[in-house]
Amino acid sequence: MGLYLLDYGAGNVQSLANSLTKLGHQFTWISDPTDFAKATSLLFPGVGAFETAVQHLKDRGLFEPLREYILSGKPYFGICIGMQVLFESSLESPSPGLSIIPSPIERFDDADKSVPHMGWNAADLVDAQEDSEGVEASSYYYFVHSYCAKYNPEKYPEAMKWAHTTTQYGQELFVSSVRKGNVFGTQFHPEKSGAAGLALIDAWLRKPESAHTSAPSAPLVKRFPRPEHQLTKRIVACMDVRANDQGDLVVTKGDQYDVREKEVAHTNSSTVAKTAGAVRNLGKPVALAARYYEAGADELCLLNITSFRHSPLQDQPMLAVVRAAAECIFVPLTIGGGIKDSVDPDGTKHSAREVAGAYFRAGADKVSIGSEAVYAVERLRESGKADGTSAIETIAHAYGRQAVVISVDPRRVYVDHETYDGPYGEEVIKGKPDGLESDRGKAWWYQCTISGGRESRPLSVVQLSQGVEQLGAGEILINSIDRDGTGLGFDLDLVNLIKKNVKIPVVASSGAGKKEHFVDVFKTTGVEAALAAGIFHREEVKISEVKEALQSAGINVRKEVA
Ligand code: 1PR
Repeated sequence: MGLYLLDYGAGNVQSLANSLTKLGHQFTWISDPTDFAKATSLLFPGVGAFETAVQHLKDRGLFEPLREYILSGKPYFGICIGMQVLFESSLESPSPGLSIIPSPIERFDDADKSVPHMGWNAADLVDAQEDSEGVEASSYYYFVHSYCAKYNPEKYPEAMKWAHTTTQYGQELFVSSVRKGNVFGTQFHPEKSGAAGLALIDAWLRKPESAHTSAPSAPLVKRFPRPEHQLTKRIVACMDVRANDQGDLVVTKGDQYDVREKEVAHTNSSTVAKTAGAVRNLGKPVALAARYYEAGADELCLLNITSFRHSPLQDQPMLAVVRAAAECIFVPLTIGGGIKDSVDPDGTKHSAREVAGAYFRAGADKVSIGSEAVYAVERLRESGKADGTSAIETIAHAYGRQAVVISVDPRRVYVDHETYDGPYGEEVIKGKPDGLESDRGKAWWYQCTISGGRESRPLSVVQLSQGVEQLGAGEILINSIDRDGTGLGFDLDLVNLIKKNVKIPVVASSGAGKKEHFVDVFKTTGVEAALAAGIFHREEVKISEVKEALQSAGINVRKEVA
């Protein structure tokens, strides 16, 4: 008897388990169909793709028992796919849903915005007089999805009686939570929505059982989109992780990807001597991750920067770091480095999907793919078609495209623009008169590299970005070897070039040196998120200062801290 969690075997359900542990709630996993009868309340944290979720439920004989459980009137809380599966159907899948709510799940229109809808957005109560179920009008919640239930009381009057909150993305209004009778569901991820999300989960779990079975229907309210949606711009803190010369995993930070100390120096406290040639050590990954979560980072990123040398599944310390970090941070966590087909020293083979799966089970929400994405696009361009075998395709198919980030490591190739007649002519950028002095009079294109910049490949960033989008990536993280660690600001030409050539969300990275650089990148490029490492590690600029500067410049941000 008690609280049960349903895991259909795909995606990161560990985050919700970690939230419950943090909040002090005991739970049991549903392991076979007979467990539904033992549950007195059920949480279903669906992540990934609708089709995969329905198929997994069916394969494990859980689909019908889940429907029966919900219809029995016992408390149910579905998250993301756990909410979508209540609907009749999804355009994402030929399989029908549970058909408890009579309307379809449809795709966002990407004509005016990036899809997936990824980031922190508001949720407006349909009936402000009723119990809010813990949803706060002043809070932001973390969403990540390409499909949604569109809010349309005229077309779907019965279904819209379930709408508890609506959210606006671009000019589309969709149902961001549902509630009726014993059922509650959120399209957003409360387990990834910081303190606001934890409070919502706790409120649902602490409600007396009788209050769970009597939620009223929502009134059918006509709503119109506002001129602007409330999706916030995200600030991401990134930790490059590698083993130092003593074999400990440390957060390091390079200058143009060189992470070794250049000269003997002393830290601020003058207590620790730094040795020339040693791996720069800026702290322990889990402690830093916890610090950034508490300081209000909207997302965290851990990049295993030397993983190409090892088999990632043999890399237990990195998995342990992810597990420990996921236990104390409740915002999205991306893990990168070594996401590829690999072979252990004993000859055991692992597919990229298995490697990603190990990180998801450890608590990662997204994986980022670097080198392997370059190879995949090279193959795509050679053969002219996607064959479904690349790491991007196999992981996106199993876990949803929103779980696949591509980390791009470009380097400028300087050319003489008067005489250049190579294949990248349309992508050549000329240094602007009002740009950096060192760029004036120069022209360049951006070449892709692999293995952390150690090898350049015959591929431009535009070719890579368009290729990975075609293969099913959900987001692009743009690093810049030229700007990394320089503090000169984001490479706005590079960010603009990629942003205007893809529809998926883009994260700008490398070069942030002061808070104004974040204002510049959001104002001039329209990217969804900006990432920094060095200035946060060295505490030169606080995340709260960045957000204040953005807010003063009229850019919407989430100001809540943990
Ligand atoms: O190729 O799939 O195994 O992935 C390897 C990953 O490791 C890639 O994401 C690649 O970017 C990263 N990586 C490899 N070598 C390095 C290095 O620094 N020597 N780090 C490296 C990339 C760049 C950013 C950095 C920003 C912001 N680091 O992560 O955090 O540039 O820095 P700043 O704000 O201080 O300027 P695979």
